[in-house]
Amino acid sequence: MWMRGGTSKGAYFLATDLPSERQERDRILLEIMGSPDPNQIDGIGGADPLTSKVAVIGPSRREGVDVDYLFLQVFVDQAIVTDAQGCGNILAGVGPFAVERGLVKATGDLSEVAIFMENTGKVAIAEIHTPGGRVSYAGSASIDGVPGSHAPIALSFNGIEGSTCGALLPSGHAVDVIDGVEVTLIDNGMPCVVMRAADMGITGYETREELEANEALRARLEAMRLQAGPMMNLGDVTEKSVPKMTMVAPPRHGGTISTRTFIPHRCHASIGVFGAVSVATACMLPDTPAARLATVPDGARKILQIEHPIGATTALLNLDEMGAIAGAGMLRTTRKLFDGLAFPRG
Ligand code: NQM
Repeated sequence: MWMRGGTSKGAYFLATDLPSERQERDRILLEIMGSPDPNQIDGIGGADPLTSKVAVIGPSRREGVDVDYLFLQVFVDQAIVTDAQGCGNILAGVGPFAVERGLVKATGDLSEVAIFMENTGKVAIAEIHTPGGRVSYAGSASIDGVPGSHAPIALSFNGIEGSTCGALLPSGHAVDVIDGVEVTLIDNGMPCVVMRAADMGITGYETREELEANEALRARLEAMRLQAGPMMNLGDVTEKSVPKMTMVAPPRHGGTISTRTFIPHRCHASIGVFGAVSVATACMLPDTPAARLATVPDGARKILQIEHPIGATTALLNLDEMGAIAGAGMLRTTRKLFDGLAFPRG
């Protein structure tokens, strides 16, 4: 099934429809997407990392969990399929897909689907609209980056800190210095390197196109990313899509912070779901580059507007009595685009 999940698009497969052998599976996925080729002309991928994504879904044997979800990023211009990151946007389509394929039964007008995210070993709860026992994609929720309005998908997460790097702050510090630039190396669901845009010689309000045309900036970001990888327990990240590189600036539209994120070689059109949660979390850590620029609302239930090139993404953070982050949430929408057979070259 080809679905839009949040601000991404991808191919959703039943795990049983793909080979269990990894090399064979990856070969088929590269062929279906049309990679490696900057245009993905011989495949169904959208020639952008945000539209070259795969979800592999099956029933779960885990206690209290409905389905297992493996996310795979299919590189556009390299023959790489990686499970080194999860994707919270593609996650938005997993619950509806599970109901559509009969893996999960709708329980009323609203159904909760517990999803084990294989990439990080964490569980997400998705609340989806299922009037009359069928998924409804129509509704009045809208998210920046997607025209029109759709049924809301509420996603909530607990204990996602350090899900890829082993700790919220894998280097043990809230601030490190790489190539003379202060950075926060953080993982609250997505490994991210957060730094001030001004320290990188940009305002932080440029368009995606302007930033992608800035060869010097891209080279500098990549050199920093390769150093950040081992510091974040990710090892050699040359062929990995993490960590993400987020440059922050003061908010300009009444939000919490303004962001521009490389994921890692293209600039994100907006920002990822777990990327937004991780950057929001960095804004809460005193004296970090992000916190010094952020406007954080009061209260134990924080609604943080993470501004990005085409609007803002709202991350919810719940704090416990000690001020530590106890849970996170996000509102997304999804839509079924088509359902059928995809053909590898064979
Ligand atoms: O951070 C892009 C996206 C993502 C990932 C990326 C995502 C997340 O926007 O959870 O959603 O950062 O590669 O789909």
